[in-house]
Amino acid sequence: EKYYSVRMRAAKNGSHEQGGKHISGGEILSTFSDMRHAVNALLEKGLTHSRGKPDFMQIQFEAIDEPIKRVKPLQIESNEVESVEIGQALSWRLLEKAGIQEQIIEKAYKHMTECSGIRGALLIDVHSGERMDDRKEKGVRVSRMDWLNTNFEKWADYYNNPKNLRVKEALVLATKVSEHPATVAELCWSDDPEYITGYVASKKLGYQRITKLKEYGDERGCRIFFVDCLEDLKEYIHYLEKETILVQW
Ligand code: PML
Repeated sequence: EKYYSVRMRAAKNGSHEQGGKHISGGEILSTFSDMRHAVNALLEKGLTHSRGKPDFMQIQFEAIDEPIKRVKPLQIESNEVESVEIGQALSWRLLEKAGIQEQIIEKAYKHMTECSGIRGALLIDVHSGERMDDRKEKGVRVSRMDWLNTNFEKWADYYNNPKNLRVKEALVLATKVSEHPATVAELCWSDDPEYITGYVASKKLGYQRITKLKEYGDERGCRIFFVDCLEDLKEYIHYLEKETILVQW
């Protein structure tokens, strides 16, 4: 069956290009007959974001002509921590467990704080700790991925996992990213000041949620991909941005 990538982005004080503030974004993979539903769900999402009322929104769809790969979701685990310090320490331990050296993690954090306000992901070389992408403050935005709701809800019911959209979207992204053999691990927390849970993910570790990775009120988010053996950076970025993944339990 033919699928379409349906995408939304919303901003305040002008469009993203005009320097407006990003409010919300999203993507759904939809069949043609489900298009109204997909567009409405994205419209609703963009209209009701905690970051405020947008004055700019764009919704578009585009047919996907390439084959769609189906991937099983990463295993999910929640680590309850008492404080941000303990949460951060745990994230370091998990990254080390994934095979990343401490000094590389430290360098990655430096890159991240230098580019605060970045919306996409930073690609960090696990050998040098240097940033690999040349996307500056934009970063790399992973796209073309989804998980059909019926299948997602079955999975959530079965494991008694959280059913909210934020977790679903983050898990879909982490699953896609970890599926590429060059990805060693991912570290992420939200730029939403009201949301402090983040995660470390990798094929080996699964999706390890950590309940406190930053303080409330902090608008700085983070998304770092630690990458190994990159002969072809273009191919890797193409995979992240353009190849279509459907998560299926
Ligand atoms: C979760 O609770 O598992 C989601 C954590 C990451 C959220 C990232 C985001 O909001 O953009």
